[in-house]
Amino acid sequence: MLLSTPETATGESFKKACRFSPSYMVKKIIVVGMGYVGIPAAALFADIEGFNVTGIQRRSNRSGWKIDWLNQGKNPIGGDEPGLSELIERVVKKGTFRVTEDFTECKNADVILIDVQTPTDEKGIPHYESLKEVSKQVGKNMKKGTMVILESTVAPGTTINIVKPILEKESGLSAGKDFSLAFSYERVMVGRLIKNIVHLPRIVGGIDDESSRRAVELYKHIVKERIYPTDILTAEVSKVVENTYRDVNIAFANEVALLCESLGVDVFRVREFVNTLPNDPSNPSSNPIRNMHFPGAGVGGHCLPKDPWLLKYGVDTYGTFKVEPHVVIESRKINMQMPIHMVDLLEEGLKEAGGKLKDAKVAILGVAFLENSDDTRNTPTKPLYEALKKKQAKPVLHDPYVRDFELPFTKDINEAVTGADAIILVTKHNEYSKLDLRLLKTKMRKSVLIDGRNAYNKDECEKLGFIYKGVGKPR
Ligand code: SAJ
Repeated sequence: MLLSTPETATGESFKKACRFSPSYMVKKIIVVGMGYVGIPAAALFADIEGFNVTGIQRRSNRSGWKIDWLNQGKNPIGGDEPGLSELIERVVKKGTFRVTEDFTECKNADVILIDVQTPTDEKGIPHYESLKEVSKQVGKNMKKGTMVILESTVAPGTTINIVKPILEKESGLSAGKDFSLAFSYERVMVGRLIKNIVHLPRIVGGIDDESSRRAVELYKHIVKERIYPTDILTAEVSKVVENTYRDVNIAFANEVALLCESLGVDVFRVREFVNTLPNDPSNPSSNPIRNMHFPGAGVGGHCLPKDPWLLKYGVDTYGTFKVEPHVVIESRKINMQMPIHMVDLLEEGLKEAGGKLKDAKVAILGVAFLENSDDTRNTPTKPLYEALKKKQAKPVLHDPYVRDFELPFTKDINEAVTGADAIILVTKHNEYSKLDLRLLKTKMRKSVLIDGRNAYNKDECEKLGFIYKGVGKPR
């Protein structure tokens, strides 16, 4: 009998069913993977009285520096991240949080959270190299009675078919009997990492009641919203469906944007009107019926471009019969096409300005995939840059937040726009909305402005003499 409602987690029958230590016995927590998910989770648990947290991070060329940075109480995550820097400084000073690359730290851990990256390749196939390696190291070192929780997003079926067998083989223990195992997904977003962990409901899927109970008890310490226990597979499916739902909604908005461009109306006005539809007339304040998303220059991040493929992979690999997720896959294709649509808008704008793409200097504003963040994972800026290069244009990338990126970029806006034939806005960083367009125009060679995020007012730009093209704007 699996838990259905959170309340039962403290019921008498439950206490009797407890084979392992109740949560208040938890002392030592390990968090594997010091990234956008692992760091805020580790710091929040380290701030709980009596908890001691050790982060484990590979000393890789790309991320190894985070170990020393964090142990100095410094926040390695750039961009605007409310509350995170203070929290990290406090728990490191308190001595309840430190980071190492040594997996033997798992030997006396009560709880181990796994927060490693689970990327997919260009065919949508997941690559679990680091997940498998970490499961091996955790299995090798964990003790009987440990609670292992996978927080990384995976294809449905992965926890039971990949992680569990590795943990059991390496530890000689069996899940549910000698150790607890659960999958509980994160809902973090850059710019509100702490807020989304603390103030969003949490779904916890246990391999058995005991595992769900222990995981619910644990998260209660940092999650201030309802915690829903369920089984592992249902939780895995919920995560990828949750993000796929958003991706499909964005694809709908992007398709409507193209329709509006052709019809000559402003999609953002249409969106506003559509979203005014009152919810359920008898109770207008209840859950909204219409929430048309924002069309734009593309969909980036570690989640939305990947999770639909994880969903498909899970069904293709562990499903009992074949199902072709047409809506899901077509939506992915529409969203992946938006950076190319930006090139079409640019080509049209340059033609109107008496220019052409070949040898045109194009200032691309925004490398991060999300506004006011430094996160460049799967950013739509990359396919846009490559498409422009292919057409022999001269794109110059600019971003105020990003630290490092696989393509050359500048933090100097003048370097990017001086002598440019066109500006393309991809990421709606606040500083771009505050730009003095009149001044900017004086530095450019031609005055073409392509707006991928409805950041500027078409009429005002045209009054300033720009040739303005925007996603979802009349052409
Ligand atoms: N985007 C649009 N139109 C929109 C919303 C977003 O084009 O209306 C674009 C953004 O510009 C960005 C991409 O989509 O390029 C992703 O944006 P996001 O706001 O979804 O940000 P993520 O990917 O960091 O966060 C998502 C969230 N998932 C959902 O809201 C269902 C977050 O809750 C998850 O925790 C996160 O994925 C994750 O880690 O899975």
